[in-house]
Amino acid sequence: MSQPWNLPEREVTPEATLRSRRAWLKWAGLGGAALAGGAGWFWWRFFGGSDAAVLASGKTTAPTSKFYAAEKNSKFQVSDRRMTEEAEAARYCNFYEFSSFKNVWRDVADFKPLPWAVEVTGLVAKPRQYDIDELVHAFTLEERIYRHRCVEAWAMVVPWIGFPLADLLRKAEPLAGAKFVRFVTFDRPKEAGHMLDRSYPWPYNEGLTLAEAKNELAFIATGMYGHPLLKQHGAPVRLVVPWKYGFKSAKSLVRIEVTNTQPATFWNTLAPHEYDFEANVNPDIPHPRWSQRYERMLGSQEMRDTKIYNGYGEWVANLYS
Ligand SMILES: Nc1nc2c(c(=O)[nH]1)N[C@H]1C(S)=C(S)[C@@H](COP(=O)(O)O)O[C@H]1N2
Ligand SMILES: [Mo]
Repeated sequence: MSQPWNLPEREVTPEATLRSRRAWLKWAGLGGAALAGGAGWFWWRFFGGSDAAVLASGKTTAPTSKFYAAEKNSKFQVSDRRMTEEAEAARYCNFYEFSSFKNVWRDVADFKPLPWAVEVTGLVAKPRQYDIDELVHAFTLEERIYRHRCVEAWAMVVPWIGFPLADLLRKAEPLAGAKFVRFVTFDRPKEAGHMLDRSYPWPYNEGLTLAEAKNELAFIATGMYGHPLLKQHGAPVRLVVPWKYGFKSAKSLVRIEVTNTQPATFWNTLAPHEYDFEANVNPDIPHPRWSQRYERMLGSQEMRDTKIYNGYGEWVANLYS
């Protein structure tokens, strides 16, 4: 793709030769000031924002907030690294519907995650549509602390609140022949401006095998850090698959569909040689653009070794033997 900064040589005017030395110095001074101003603006736009502003931007007024003192499931803790600070997680997100930059929190003002419904459909005996309030009433919410590893080599440790995807599938009763689960997210370009770029295969969608979806670790999150999900983290309901690269954990779900064929997925459709369907965290298989050996912790910027299955081999290694 031709980039604006790749100017052909013939279009670059030799500015200095057009001006006297004195005029050149004056312009250079102004240019320097403009550059410094521009750099300041750039820093503010992409890295600025107080913690309070970052956390306030994505807040929703879920009527179910009272549920979010959910009980901790002590089975799912992380002892080898510190929990990521909430504001550090909330200021550095991937959510392409809103932005291709990390400061998604600046672009979520128009997003309306309430009211919201999630449809459970496809090869199931009991298809059902859940209003988000019904959803949090229908399942027992719990808190789980999970590692998260993005394919871009950044990582975090966060306390999710939600329930096992297996519980939802059990209620839906997958039929004989069911092999995969497809996750589809919302399609509202008026609320999520980056969706106006129709060169992406919207809506964002992902998939798991049915066996993966039934694994105890696969989680449907409706909250994080003791309250409903912030918009930038996928309010009001998202998937969390901690042994796979982050792109599998689709945000702001509207449909969960049981299928008999492997569903197409968003990133795999865009760049199949970079993002495969399975996408298990594996330090031995480098991505074409990122070594997967190490990961950078959000906030502290500490570098850590990446672990096979993101450290969850005990739960999932048997799925792949
Ligand atoms: N709908 C949707 N879900 C998505 C994405 C996205 O762009 N859109 N990005 C994914 C990627 S690449 C990652 S790493 C995680 C990031 O989750 P977080 O921003 O809440 O930390 O969300 C995933 N889920
Ligand atoms: Mo990611």
